[in-house]
Amino acid sequence: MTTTPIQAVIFDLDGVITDTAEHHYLAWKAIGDELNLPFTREFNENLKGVSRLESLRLLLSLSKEPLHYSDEQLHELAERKNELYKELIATIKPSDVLPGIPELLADLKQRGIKTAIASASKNAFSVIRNLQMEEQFDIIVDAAKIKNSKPDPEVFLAAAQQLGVDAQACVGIEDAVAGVDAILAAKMTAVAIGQKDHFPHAHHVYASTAELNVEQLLQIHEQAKK
Ligand code: B16
Ligand code: MG
Repeated sequence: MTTTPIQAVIFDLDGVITDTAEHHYLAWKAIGDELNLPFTREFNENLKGVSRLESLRLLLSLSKEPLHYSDEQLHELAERKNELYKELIATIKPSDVLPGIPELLADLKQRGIKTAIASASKNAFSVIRNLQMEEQFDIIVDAAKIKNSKPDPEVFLAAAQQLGVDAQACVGIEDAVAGVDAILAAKMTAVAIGQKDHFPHAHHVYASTAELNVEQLLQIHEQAKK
């Protein structure tokens, strides 16, 4: 039997490398409370992997009355959420990396498999810096240069291109439905972190990053390419 080697593993950041999904939630919750919107953790699932302005649109869609904000007001609200978010992520430290990630990265490096970060977040570099993980990824895609946000495959395809690998030889790891859809649209193997029933289309779902391991990723990739 021939094996299909993995050339690169491309990671989402928020919710996969560290739990910034919680920081995003808290910042949006503050804006939602201010506007008297019934924003819940459950609804917040829809915002994962989604760009800042699109997240704001989703939040405002919770209003019972039609809201009429100018583009300037929308940008001001998004900017305010971002300031709150930046305050929260300033406290991130190396021990905030999610379980299993350091071991996975070390094993990938040893096997010569490349790694990248494909995040929708314009704060990705700050988060990686606070985690002191700048040296641990071959590349970090600059979200500011990406035109189409997840579920569009652009950020994952940009990662593969910058690494110089074939998209079909990549595994993407995500905690968001929009992110899994982006990985699949890039024709990569899609691994999700979270609840199984949230990700019916992923090639594999792990409940936690602690379960990630290279041997199994190789098998999942092999199966996906059949
Ligand atoms: P920012 P990921 C995404 O990051 C988050 O999941 C999402 O909640 C956030 O709105 C988006 O980044 C934009 O982030 O406002 O910091 O530019 O999951 O793709 O790593
Ligand atoms: Mg995420």
